[in-house]
Amino acid sequence: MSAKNLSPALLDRLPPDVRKPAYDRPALKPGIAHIGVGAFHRCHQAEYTDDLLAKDFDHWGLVGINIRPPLLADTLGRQDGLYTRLIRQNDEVEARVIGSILRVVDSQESAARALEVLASPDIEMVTMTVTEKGYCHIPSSGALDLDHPDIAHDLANSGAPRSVPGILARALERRMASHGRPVTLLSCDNIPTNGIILGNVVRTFAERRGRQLADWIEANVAFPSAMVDRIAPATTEADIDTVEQRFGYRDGALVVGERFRQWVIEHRFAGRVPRWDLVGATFVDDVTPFEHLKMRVLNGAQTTLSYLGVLGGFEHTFETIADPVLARFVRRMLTEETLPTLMPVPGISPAAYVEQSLSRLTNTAIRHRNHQIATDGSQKIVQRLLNPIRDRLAIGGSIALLSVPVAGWMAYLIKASARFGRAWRVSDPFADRIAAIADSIGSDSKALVDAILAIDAIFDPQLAADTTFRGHVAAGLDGLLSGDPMGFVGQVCAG
Ligand code: CS2
Repeated sequence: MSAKNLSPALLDRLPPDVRKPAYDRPALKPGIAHIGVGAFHRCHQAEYTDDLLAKDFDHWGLVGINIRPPLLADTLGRQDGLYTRLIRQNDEVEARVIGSILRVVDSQESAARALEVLASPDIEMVTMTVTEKGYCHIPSSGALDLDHPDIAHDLANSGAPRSVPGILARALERRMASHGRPVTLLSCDNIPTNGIILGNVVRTFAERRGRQLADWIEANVAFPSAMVDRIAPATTEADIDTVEQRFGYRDGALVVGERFRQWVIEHRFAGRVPRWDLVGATFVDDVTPFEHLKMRVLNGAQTTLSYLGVLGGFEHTFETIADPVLARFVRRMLTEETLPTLMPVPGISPAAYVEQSLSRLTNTAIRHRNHQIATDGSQKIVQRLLNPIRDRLAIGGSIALLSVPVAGWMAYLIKASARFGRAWRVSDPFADRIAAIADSIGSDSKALVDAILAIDAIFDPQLAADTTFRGHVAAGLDGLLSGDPMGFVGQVCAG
């Protein structure tokens, strides 16, 4: 007989080592909306909220909104919002059922359902993980991309928006026109100064709707920045089977993460706020040093390993970092080139953070695919690699190592082109553009780099014009497109 599915009725029958919601869940009322209920949200903000409900019960139930896949309303709905969060650390497995999500609304065909939730007076906090490209901003400048097709659509049809900025602006307009209650919009994506970028893209929309909305937002809406961290790759069938074998039930909404977690939030709110600081989050005046640390070190290492890993034939991060040459490369890059660009971070030693980050990436139970991390690199390399490179150049520091993963991102997209044999399928808003460049230029690395660095939505023109940078990236691309990319990395590392 197959195992039972997770449900409220099953909670009392779960094995004692599966932790359950420690609060009166039937009494829970909605107060937070979250846009983008993927694995990361279920492993991060929803868990912090579950902790908070157990410690200080209040109206902080979560309503999830998915405006892009995955569709979750049915899967989570069948389980009444309950799901399992598995912590996996090498051989250790720890299961916990999270109860903070009350329901998920799939709003992919039309924004109507999303707007209804976001405009509701019950909702006082809106968090979001919509991925880097969800903000529809230009990565190199942070401004709203007015040429983005969804933005052009939403500016012309503000009542039926598709984009995150368009949906939020419309929801705020409805709040203003109905109950007028203040709200905090909290970005939890890995983009630099995420609160400022979110504020920019929403205000740009609002200003086009009129002064009244723009003024109302100024007075009633806060856009704090935040740094979020926990490695939570896409769930696999094998993970679902592990829960069934070890704990005796099935869970279609399972998520898997590492033990480490961190959340640093800028202390700038509108209206009431969940006291996540009571359960491990940190409220600070300035998130910037934390955000640089995390995106340049942990995410920088992940991105580097993902491109070099795919080129070297490795599937997952933990296998890639087990390669001695790649491990040495990434440690040297972080220590010699990235670390000196960081600001002092209260309470954290950057050198120890580097070691801790590298050690997190060796966790063999976290099967984070290189291709998953490599996705949307054009939206990630600015904050993870190009900003530290810019800072290094400003002080005359070497960038020989940090330039290699930039070339790695290029090689990854170039090798996906027809002319290079479509080595793998890629997903990146700039994939077609780079494939077209590769198809027309062929294997002249210098010409390829010239053409790719001319994409000013990714590469700030001043950085793109820097001859040291151009030289290193061209040499890197030459080496990575050669028959022996790992030999090339070994040479750079030894140099
Ligand atoms: C990863 C992140 O896919 C990616 O871009 O680098 O999802 C990373 O695992 C998280 O930021 C960790 O907090």
